[in-house]
Amino acid sequence: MVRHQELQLWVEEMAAMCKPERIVWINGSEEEHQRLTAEAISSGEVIQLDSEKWPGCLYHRTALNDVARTEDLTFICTTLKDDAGPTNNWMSPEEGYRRAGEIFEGAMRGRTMYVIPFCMGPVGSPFSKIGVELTDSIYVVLNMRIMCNIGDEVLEQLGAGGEFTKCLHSKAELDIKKRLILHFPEDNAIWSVGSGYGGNVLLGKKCLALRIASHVARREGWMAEHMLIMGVQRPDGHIYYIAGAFPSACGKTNLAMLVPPEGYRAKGWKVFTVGDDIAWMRIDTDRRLWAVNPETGFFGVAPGTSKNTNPNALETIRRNTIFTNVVLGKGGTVWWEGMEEEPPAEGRDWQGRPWKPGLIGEDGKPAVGAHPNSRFTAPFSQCPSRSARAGDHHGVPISAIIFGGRRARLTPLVYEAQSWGHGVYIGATMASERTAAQFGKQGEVRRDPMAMLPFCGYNMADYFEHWLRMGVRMTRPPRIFNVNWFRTDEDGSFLWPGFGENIRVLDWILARCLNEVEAEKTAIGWVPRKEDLNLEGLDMAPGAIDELLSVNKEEWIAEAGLIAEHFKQFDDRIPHEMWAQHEALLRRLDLIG
Ligand code: OXD
Ligand code: MN
Repeated sequence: MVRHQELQLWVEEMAAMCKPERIVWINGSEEEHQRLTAEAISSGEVIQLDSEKWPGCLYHRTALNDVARTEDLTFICTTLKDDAGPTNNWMSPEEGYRRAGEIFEGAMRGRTMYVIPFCMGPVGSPFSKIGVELTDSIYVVLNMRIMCNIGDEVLEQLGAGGEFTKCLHSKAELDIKKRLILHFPEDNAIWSVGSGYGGNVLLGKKCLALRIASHVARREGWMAEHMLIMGVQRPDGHIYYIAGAFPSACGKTNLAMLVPPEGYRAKGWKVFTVGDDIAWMRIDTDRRLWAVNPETGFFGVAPGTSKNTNPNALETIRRNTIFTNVVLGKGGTVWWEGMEEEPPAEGRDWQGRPWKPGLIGEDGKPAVGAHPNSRFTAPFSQCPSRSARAGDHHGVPISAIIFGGRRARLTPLVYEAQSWGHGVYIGATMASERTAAQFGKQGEVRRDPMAMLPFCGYNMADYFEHWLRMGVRMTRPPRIFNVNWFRTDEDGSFLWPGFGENIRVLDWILARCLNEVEAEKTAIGWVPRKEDLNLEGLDMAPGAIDELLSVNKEEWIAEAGLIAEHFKQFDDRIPHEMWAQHEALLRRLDLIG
């Protein structure tokens, strides 16, 4: 019996519905980890990798129809539809509980129900949030152990009457027609059924730390954001912290773990990783914004991760990592496209089919071995660039916020907002081309405000209002910037080298924060003067930098029309300030007087 009566009763009630054969409370010990790993290996749920090449690593495949977050099956269940807003799928709480309840009914028959007490943020910190996830997936338990603090220490912290998010998950039949990811912010509850994919089932992450937390944060006056957090050390030894919002699979992990190029390193520049996906930010007693990463692991996209693109990630995932949907080499190795390491001579692809290098698929093209959204789950503690302050319960003070997306045209390499309100407008109108992290048509441009479109647990118009209010409460709000690493030339080749070279843009951003450089005033904000960007040692095509920094008026006029459409979906609920910022842009584009 646990001390917390409400928790005990809820577990009993959920068990009565799901009918598991047994209930196992997760204590978080190493002995338990070993036992569960052995069990998962013997049941075939995971495969143990070569213990010399990949010590402590496991391999897992999801069902074929279950490889990314399913946003069309993700709902915010609030009493009033308007509270979920036009960008979320909505269901009433009654309907949500009824429809999911029918799928949960008896779904755990013959299975174990694991009870995972978990804590997002350091255990014991008043800023952390506790959840309890009930799941019939041992894969979920093994992943949660990496992604957050779990077990007895969390139960201890919860005590006899502490508040917790009730998280219920069952794989059920892994049938897409019986899959629902439901959030009940009014009840502090999450029900996820019919999936085994990380983003849908590691309920502490997207579901709690973003959708539920964003709702709570608005009420409590803080922010839960889809942001990386990084520290950038300048040659004088000072470290400045930056938070960055980018849509899924746009390189947040790479930026958070950036390794500066040799020239920068020699001068003393260094990057420290605080987080790669989620930032919880609050105003501290100094009236500045401070950020915490509530996670203890990385759930990163594998394809494209290599010693050139992200050496720190490659180092992080060499041991104690769970790989999902990558290529499994014969003898227990892993590989993915863009790994830039010798592929296995033979193995199996993410679907379990025989695969070898050079294999040609039915479409006549090289057969892809790893799913484009295949993942690694790895402990934060193994990251060579981890910040020593990552576990501090107050977090780190944020000097700059960066928004960014994947835009082949339009958006310059970097520009700065004129004010906090203008920055909120830039975030609220962000757009990006769709990537493999979401189910749907790839490459299509979609508007993704603050990269929170799939993660904001309430009406986005209210979310913009909340951002504006936060700005007013700070004496020194972070400066806001927008970056675009993905601009291409006529032939579709990237104009900017990206990856480690992005430090050059961060260099300019910090120089702006410290009022060290002037900038060019344009219709969309402050753009760098060419001479203020350090391009030393870069081999760029002639004219590329001018193209990267150019603001094309015609294209922005077209964009302004699309922004107006985007805002109209929020009706009167959108803060007046957003329209005022829009009008100011139109004025600067000479569209109105
Ligand atoms: C993620 C995502 O997994 O955003 O971080 O999809
Ligand atoms: Mn993410």
